[in-house]
Amino acid sequence: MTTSGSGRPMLGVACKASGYNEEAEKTASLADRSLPRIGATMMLRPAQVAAVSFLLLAATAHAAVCFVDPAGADRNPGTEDRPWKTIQRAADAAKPGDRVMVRKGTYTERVQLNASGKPDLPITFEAAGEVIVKGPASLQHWEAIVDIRKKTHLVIKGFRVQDSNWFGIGIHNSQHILVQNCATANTQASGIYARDSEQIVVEGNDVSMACLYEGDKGGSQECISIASVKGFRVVGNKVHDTTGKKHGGEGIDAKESAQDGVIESNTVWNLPRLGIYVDSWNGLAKGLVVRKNVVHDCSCGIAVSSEDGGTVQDLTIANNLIYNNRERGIVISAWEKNGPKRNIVIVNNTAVGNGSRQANWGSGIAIEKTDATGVVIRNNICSRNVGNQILDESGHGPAVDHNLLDGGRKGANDTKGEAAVRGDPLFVDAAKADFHLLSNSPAINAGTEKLAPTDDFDGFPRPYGPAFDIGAYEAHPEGAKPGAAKPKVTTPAEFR
Ligand SMILES: [Ca+2]
Repeated sequence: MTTSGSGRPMLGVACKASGYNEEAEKTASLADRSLPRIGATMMLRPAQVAAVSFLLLAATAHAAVCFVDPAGADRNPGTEDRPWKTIQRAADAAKPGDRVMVRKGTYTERVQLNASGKPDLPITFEAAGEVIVKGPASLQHWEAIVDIRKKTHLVIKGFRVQDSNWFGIGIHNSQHILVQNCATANTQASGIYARDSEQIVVEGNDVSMACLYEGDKGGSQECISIASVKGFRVVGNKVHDTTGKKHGGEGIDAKESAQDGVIESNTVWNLPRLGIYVDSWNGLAKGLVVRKNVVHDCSCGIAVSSEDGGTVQDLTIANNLIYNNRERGIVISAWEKNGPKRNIVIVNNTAVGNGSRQANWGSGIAIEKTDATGVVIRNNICSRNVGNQILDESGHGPAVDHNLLDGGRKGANDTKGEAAVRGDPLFVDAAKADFHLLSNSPAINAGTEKLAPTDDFDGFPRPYGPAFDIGAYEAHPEGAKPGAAKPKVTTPAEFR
């Protein structure tokens, strides 16, 4: 044991404290440019962001950069020239503010992150090149290959995590964790799983072949599971191609007492079960937003439930593209114990071709026989869904207005509501899933501003022209389109 200049004990020689300030400056300027959006409660005022930037710059002076390489040795000091061999070795040594660079290669190990960062000093584990982390055969159910328990302020970036006996990346009882640009595959349960935690960001990951477990006990969860997490963003992930179906296999699930969270700009496809699922189970799921997602070729696109008698409250489903799912596009369900649903706003979505032609059953948007009050179905395009375009079986009189209804075999039974538009919405190219509106679409300027989102699927500001359009896109001439929206990237400073 030696002691570094800063007085903290080190195992062996301290790994190199260099190359971090430049990165910190980039991070700081990013934080200056873009306000954080970790749910409404996480918005920082500009003054706070400036403070974060200053602290990042000031605090990184002592941060170390450590290296892991398959050709290294764990008796090494973890420097660039003498790297460690296992990621676990780095996880055991890491201190707040450290950056662990894991070099290209395949690592077979369970990594338990045993240290926390601090508000201005997250610990970052980053893949430098293609890094595959495989689960050891000894991994048990409910364990994860990358396992985070009772920790704070960690960043996991760029790893491919695969072949797990249970979870890929698991987060329990933790706060301020960012999982970014990772991939998971071949996991018996969730690819990414977070439970009983706060301020969790899951961003830009690719999750496939999850929930493969078909045993009789435990269930296999969902591709991305957010369970009783307060304050979360699940953004820009690709979730797809999973075969599990016996106990789970949904795409993205905000469940139990999931609160104050956003599920945004994800693409979910080719799943045996639901694409995006909000299920309060026996808890209180509230303050949730599901927007700008694409869901296709799942069972239902977006579903809302209280399967064990809990309550779903204050949920907005806006600007989503939902097509070619086998049952319903969007459903407020009566499943299992069928608990109450309160204040659910379904606005400016485009639902096309959902339902089973074989079974002659399905719908664009449906409310089943459930205690759902304060429901709004507005400004949605429901086109060519098998069965109904919009169906209300609740008997609680939802506000249904300004929707476009097109076709369907049970059109006479549709819940039409007020100010409905009938007819072909005239998409640019529905066969290629381009649901932008042609300039002569009857959806243009036929919507209402009440509870409508302030921009569209593309981020184009609403309204354009005299009124809001119906559906996920606001039509506008080519020249009116602003520059391509910059992808939102979460910086460590945003979840401090
Ligand atoms: Ca318009």
